Amino acid sequence: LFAYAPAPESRAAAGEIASHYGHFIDGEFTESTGSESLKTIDPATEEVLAEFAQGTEADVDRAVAAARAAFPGWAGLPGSERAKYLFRIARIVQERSRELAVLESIDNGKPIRETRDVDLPLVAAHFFYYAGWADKLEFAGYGPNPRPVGVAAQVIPWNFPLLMLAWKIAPALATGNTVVLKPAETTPLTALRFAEIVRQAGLPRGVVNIVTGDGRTGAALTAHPDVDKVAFTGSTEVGRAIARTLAGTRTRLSLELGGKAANIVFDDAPIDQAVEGIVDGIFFNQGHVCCAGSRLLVQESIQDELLDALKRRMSTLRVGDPLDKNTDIGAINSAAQLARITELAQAGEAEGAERWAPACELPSSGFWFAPTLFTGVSATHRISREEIFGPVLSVLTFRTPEEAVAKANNTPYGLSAGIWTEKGSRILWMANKLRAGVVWSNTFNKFDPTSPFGGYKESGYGREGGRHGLEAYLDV
Ligand code: TXE
Repeated sequence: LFAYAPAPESRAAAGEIASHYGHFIDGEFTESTGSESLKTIDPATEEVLAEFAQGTEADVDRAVAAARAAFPGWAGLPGSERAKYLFRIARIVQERSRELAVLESIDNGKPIRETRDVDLPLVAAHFFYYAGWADKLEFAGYGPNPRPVGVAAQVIPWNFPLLMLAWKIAPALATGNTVVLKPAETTPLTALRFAEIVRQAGLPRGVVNIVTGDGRTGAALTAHPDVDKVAFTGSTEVGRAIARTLAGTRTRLSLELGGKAANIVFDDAPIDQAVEGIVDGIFFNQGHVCCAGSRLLVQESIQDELLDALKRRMSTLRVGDPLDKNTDIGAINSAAQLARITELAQAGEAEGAERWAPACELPSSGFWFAPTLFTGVSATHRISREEIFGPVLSVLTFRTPEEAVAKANNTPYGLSAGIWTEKGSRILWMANKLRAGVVWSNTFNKFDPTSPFGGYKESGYGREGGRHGLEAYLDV
């Protein structure tokens, strides 16, 4: 009745978007040695935002050489000096956060409320947190004088473009490594804008290099013989390919891959709070979240009550313009991702699960998918086994805690899980039994730079965040 309708965020706040971008190598924006360009589009309108370079092997060579040349100087700085640069980056990110949030929403499709209130604050927090470690590495628990590994090649996905960049770059720089980072081909713009921040912060040349391009550039970078460490976040399939390539080389690898998290609700959980957590768990960021709570495991006795409340809540979700401050669910990041989600949802129906979505009008151009619920899902259905990476929730039921654990662990993945119960002893018992790198209780999708994040099984290995996140970039 009293709908609060703030003005939409202005596109102009994103600052100037160039029509064409090259790479950022050795402190300079530079053209590619090749002639191929890719386009990045606004997934909410399908409008072309910019062209950018498809990085060649020669571009990757130049970037790795720049990082190699910068390494001794950067590694040789006292930690307190490296910390100053990281603090400076963190503060500039804060100062430019509106610009970066709008740019991210336009390039990725995610709602401005999320980029403004989640992504950007976490990006700054990550740089602040690792700045604090730079001069205290002897207390990190990896021996008295841990050393940087060298040149890090970092390949990131499109779901949290700037935040994944921060997760990769901040710990690498704090520990004295130099980096070559490749953003995803559908979301290169905030990484290229970050290159400006690197210059603004006065980082020595070559410490951070950004090379754009698709999987071919990623493959050239991760297989480069002068790279000491590869950090990859993306699909399990590509993670496996990189691991195969690096087997038998000296290059170290950490992988953060897919997930199929269970959000487990017991009959004593406060229903309204659990419904908020379920909605946040699967519809946050259009479900493009590796730790998304994509399987709801609900105790049989409260199934009807919980699903009624969940459907009522889903009916209030607003899907649409990412720059509208009221939007809950923005655009799907790409046509390819929309096709993947659509195919899996169709498979859900074909295998006999019951599909439900609230009535909601989707914009006529752009890539959209309504928040969707599947009931009557069995453990053998594809929608309960495969990562959908979209706003699609599969509901399964259980009777006992033991059954909940068995069903939650019945997945090749092991990234995260959620437990909703008032019973503390049950939380601890469950958390120990769940094969998941992150377990939330009575909340979901909460992130903090002080806390390690990473998976078991096909969700990858290595941890990012916290003190444990330093290990990937240190030689003990
Ligand atoms: O991932 P890719 P895509 C999952 C999710 C999604 C599916 C496919 O289920 O539906 O993967 O997404 C680079 N060597 N996740 O195709 O291809 C690529 O350029 C080196 C979960 O977008 O893995 C991009 O920068 N790099 C995930 C990055 O890898 C290569 C996030 C991710 O792209 C490469 C993203 C190669 N051979 C997708 N091929 C998560 N864990 O959050 C591609 N790339």
